[in-house]
Amino acid sequence: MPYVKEVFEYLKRSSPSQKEFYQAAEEVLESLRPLMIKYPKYRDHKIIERIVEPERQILFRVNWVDDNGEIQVNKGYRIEFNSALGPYKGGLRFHPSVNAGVIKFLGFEQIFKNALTGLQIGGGKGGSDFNPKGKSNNEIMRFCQAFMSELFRHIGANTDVPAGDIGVGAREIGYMFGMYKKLANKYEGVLTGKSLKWGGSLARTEATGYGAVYFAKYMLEDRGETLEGKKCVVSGSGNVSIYTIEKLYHLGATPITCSDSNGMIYDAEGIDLELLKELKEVKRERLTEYIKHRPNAIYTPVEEYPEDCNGVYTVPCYAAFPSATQNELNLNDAKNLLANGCFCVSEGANMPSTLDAVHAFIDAKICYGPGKAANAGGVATSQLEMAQNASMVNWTFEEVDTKLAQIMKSIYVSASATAAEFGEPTNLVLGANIAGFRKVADAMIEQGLV
Ligand code: NDP
Ligand code: 2IT
Repeated sequence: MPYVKEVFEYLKRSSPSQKEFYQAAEEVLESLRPLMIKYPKYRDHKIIERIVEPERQILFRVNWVDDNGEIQVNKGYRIEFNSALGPYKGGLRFHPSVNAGVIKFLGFEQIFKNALTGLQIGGGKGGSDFNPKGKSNNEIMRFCQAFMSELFRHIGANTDVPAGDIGVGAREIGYMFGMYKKLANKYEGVLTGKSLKWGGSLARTEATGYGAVYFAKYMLEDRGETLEGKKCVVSGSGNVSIYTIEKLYHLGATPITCSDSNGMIYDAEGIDLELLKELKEVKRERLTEYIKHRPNAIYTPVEEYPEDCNGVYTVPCYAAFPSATQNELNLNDAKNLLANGCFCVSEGANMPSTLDAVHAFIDAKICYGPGKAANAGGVATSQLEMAQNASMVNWTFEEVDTKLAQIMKSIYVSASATAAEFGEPTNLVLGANIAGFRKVADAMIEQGLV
C-alpha cells in the first residue's frame, strides 16, 4: 500500500537516525495494511500520521556529583507518546545505550501494549544514558534525585506515571519517589513498582516474567500443548528473567539458561533460582559468580559465542523467553532455535527479535508471542498498583496474580481473534498490532483532533 510506505519514508526523513524507532514503526505499519484497506476511516482521520508522532517529548539535562566530587552530566528523556486511552504510562530505562530513538521505540510499543491490556493507560517512556554499573549506592541516589528534580514538573498520578525498566528497579523508584514527594508536596501514586512498605502492589515485581510465561501457556493450550516437563531457554538475568524462571518452575518446566551482557550460563539440571536471586537481587553480582556455586553449570563468555549468534539460542529447547534487550535475537538465532525444534517464543523483553527473525517465526507458524503482547503483564500490574493507590486499598498476592493471569488470557484471545479475522490465525504480530491500534485509533477519532 503506497500510502503506508509514504508515511514511513516521511518519518525517516523528519526524525533522522532513530533506527530502533523505524524498526518498531515498520513492524506495526506493515501489520496495519489489511486494516487500512478494510476501514478507510483510519486513513481519513490521518491516524497513522498522528500516532507515529509523540504528543510531547521532554529532553533535559541531568547534572550530579560523583563520589570523587566530580560533576557528571547525563541526558534525560520522557516521551509522552499517546494519551488517548489514559495517562501516559511506561517505564524509565537507565542504560548507556539510551538515546532519543531507543526511548521513542519503547514509547511507541508501549502505546499498543497498554491498549492491549484493556486498561485505561496511554503510552510513554523515559530514561537516561546514565550507566548504573559500578556506581555506589550514594551515586545512584544522587543521580535519581537529580533526574527527578526536572522530571517532577511533567508527571503526576493522573497525567504521566513512570515505572522501572532496564537499570531501574525498586531502589531507584524509591529514590525518585522521595524526591518527587519533596518537590511536588504530594504523596500520590506517581510511580509504580514502589516498595511494598509504602504503596507498592504485591506481584508487581513478578508480573512481567510471570505474564510472559502465562502468555506462552495460553498460546500452547490453544495448540493442545503444555510447558510441563519441557526445557526452556531464558536470556538476561534481571527482573524479567528471574520471574520468568520462577514461573516456569511453577508450571513444571525446566529453565536451563540465563545470561547478561558478558556471557551466559547453561545449567543442564535447571537454573538454581535461589542462587540467581541472591546473586542478582541481593549482591548485585555478575553471572561469573554463579559457576563458583554450581560447578556443573557452564559459563560461556560472549566472545566465545558462534559468529553472529547469541549463545543462549544455540541451546536446544522447546520454548524460548528472550528477556534481556532489543535485537538480542537475529535471523541466525531464529534459525538455530527452529532447527533445534523450538516451538514457542514468548518475548519478555521489548523488541528482542530483529524484523527478519520475527518473519522467520511467523513463517514457521510456531507459537510466537511478540513483546507488546507477551510482556504486557508488567504494565498491566502497574495499573493495578495505580488502582490500589487511588482507592487506598491493598489486594492480596493471589488477587493480583489472578487478575494478571486473566489479563494475559484476554490479550491472547484478543490478538488471536484479530489475527483470525484478518485471515492469518497464527500470526499474533498482526493480531496484536491491529487489536492494539484499533483501540487507540477509535479513541483518537472519538476525542476529536486534539
Ligand atoms: P534489568 O535491568 O532488571 O535486567 C536487564 C538484563 O538484560 C540484565 O541481565 C542485563 O545484563 C541484560 N541486558 C541489558 N542490556 C543488554 C545488552 N545491551 N546486551 C546484553 N544484555 C543486556 O531489566 P528488566 O529485566 O526489567 O528488563 C529486561 C527487558 O524486559 C527489557 O527489554 C525491558 O524493556 C523489558 N520489560 C521490562 C518490564 C519490567 O516490568 N521490568 C516490563 C516489560 C518489558 P547486564 O547486567 O550485563 O546489563
Ligand atoms: O516495558 C514496559 O512495559 C515496562 N517497562 C513497564 C512499564 C510500567 O509502567 O510498568
